Amino acid sequence: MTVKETDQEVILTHPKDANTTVTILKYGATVYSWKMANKEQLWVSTAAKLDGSKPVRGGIPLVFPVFGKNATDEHLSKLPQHGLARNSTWEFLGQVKNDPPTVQFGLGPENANPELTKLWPMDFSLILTVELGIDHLKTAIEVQNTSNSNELKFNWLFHTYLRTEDIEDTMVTNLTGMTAYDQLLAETYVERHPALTFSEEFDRIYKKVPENRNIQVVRHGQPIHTLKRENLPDTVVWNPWIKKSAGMADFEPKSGFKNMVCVEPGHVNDFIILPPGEKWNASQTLYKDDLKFQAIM
Ligand code: TA6
Repeated sequence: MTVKETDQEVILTHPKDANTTVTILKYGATVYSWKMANKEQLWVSTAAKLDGSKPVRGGIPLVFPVFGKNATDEHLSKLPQHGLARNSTWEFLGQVKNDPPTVQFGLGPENANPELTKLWPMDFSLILTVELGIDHLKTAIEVQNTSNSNELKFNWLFHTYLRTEDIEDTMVTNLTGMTAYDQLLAETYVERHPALTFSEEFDRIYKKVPENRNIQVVRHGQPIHTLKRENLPDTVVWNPWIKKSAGMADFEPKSGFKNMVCVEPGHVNDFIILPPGEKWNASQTLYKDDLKFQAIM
């Protein structure tokens, strides 16, 4: 059985390997487990809420229509941090492909969190597609502006928590030469390090990263994750480290920051402005690759 649906979630199993699975919580359409040959690839807090009481701490939360907390837009500024997609229950639309098993979820004003659509009363339709390959996981989003008259202004980001055995042995590569905004220092600079390493809280937005840059998470010289992006020019890299982890009630174990790094592809440096009736598509694909060092300054 390649697709199993329960009240709360959908589980895909690859037809060629019963130990390759992905589990999606209908709340937030949040991928919260992805196993390749029985090895978990994502990090999820042991205190993550999976009951719909708050966004999942880990996996691949979906950020829409706003990244972070907006202070200026009339409606977006009323939404909580990272918007309403990750704290709404999406509709399971069914399986669209057998091999690789592929399913879709939908969200619109008719089923999004009503407390939040009241604050952001826009016409929109989201379709998330999740494809479980034998050697990859692809998540794709289609945003449609279903208004006949108004533009739709939004950010999109896959807030992906990737697992690592030890953050202090881990680096993120192929962002050299990119313009970065450090959210902690509120400073913009050009990244000159050949690789990102982690020894304190890290929270940076890498802007306009060319699509041919496949970002890699590397440990002991071996890439443990490779990220391919389509139509997602920005990438956020985040690790909360000790103090920030201690301040998040749903972040457990408190040492969990040692076993995760968020590499988050999105369009967050500015807003997408979608004309009435138009569609916008983007995707991330996570897979395994050889070490491919793209240090072009
Ligand atoms: O993606 C990085 C970030 O914006 C950080 O600043 C941090 O706030 C993180 O997201 C987690 O946000 P959350 O709302 O899930 O606690």
